[in-house]
Amino acid sequence: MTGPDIPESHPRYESLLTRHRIEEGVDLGITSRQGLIAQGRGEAFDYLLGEETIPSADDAARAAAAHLLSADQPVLSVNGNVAALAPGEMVALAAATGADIEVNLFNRTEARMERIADHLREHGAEEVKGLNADGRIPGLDHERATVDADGIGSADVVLVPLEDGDRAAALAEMGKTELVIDLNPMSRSAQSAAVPIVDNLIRAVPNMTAHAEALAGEDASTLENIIDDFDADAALSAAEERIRDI
Ligand code: PTJ
Repeated sequence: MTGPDIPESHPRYESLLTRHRIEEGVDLGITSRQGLIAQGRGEAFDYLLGEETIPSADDAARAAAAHLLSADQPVLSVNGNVAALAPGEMVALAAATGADIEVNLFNRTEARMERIADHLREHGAEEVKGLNADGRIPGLDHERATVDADGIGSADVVLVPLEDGDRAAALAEMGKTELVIDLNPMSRSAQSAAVPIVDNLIRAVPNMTAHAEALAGEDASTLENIIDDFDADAALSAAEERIRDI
């Protein structure tokens, strides 16, 4: 997808392109209207972070890649915003890490589930989970709790980009290692993550893929060291400091 009338020389090219993708996602029935509001919140934080991947977010992306490569059953969760913003990039990350892709929606409707699964297949996904709906996340009300038993239900490591705080906390409660991409370092999702990646999804996902490709040949102990060396609280503090200093 490209922005039709946005010249690349425009100083806010990336930001406008991202808006266009979200708008198009709503038009295609992929993204919820609430997704527009979520995008606006994200943009505000991205502006305060300087619209770039800060060093602590790059470290987090590397640690997250190490987690995915070390996992027994890694799953990448995709919602309506993620599907609109980075469908091909999520497929590439899944391929680089051996992870499954599962559609998991806050505002779940069967029509949107199907459209997102189709959209991901159009971008190269071979298998898309989430449609079986035979598992549940304990402690959440009906629709948001629905997952596939052989997907997020039994995963050991889950990437949850742009997640709502309740569900992020509930997944962490289930003992899963949670990797979160969220531009707001103060959100409950970022705060409850084993690895909070405080960066824009459109930069963070390709960055994780590049790290995964670079780490692919490493042995288990090297990956373990990268995971152990990562400090989630320090990463959140670094992002908050950047926001205050800008
Ligand atoms: O498609 P659904 O039904 O699953 O709904 C998805 C949304 C995103 C609408 C739902 O999960 C939601 O309401 O999320 P929240 O509670 O608004 O949280 C979204 C978080 O993602 C906020 O903290 C935003 O700052 C952050 N965010 C928004 N856009 C981006 C982002 N983080 C990274 N990259 C972005 N592009």
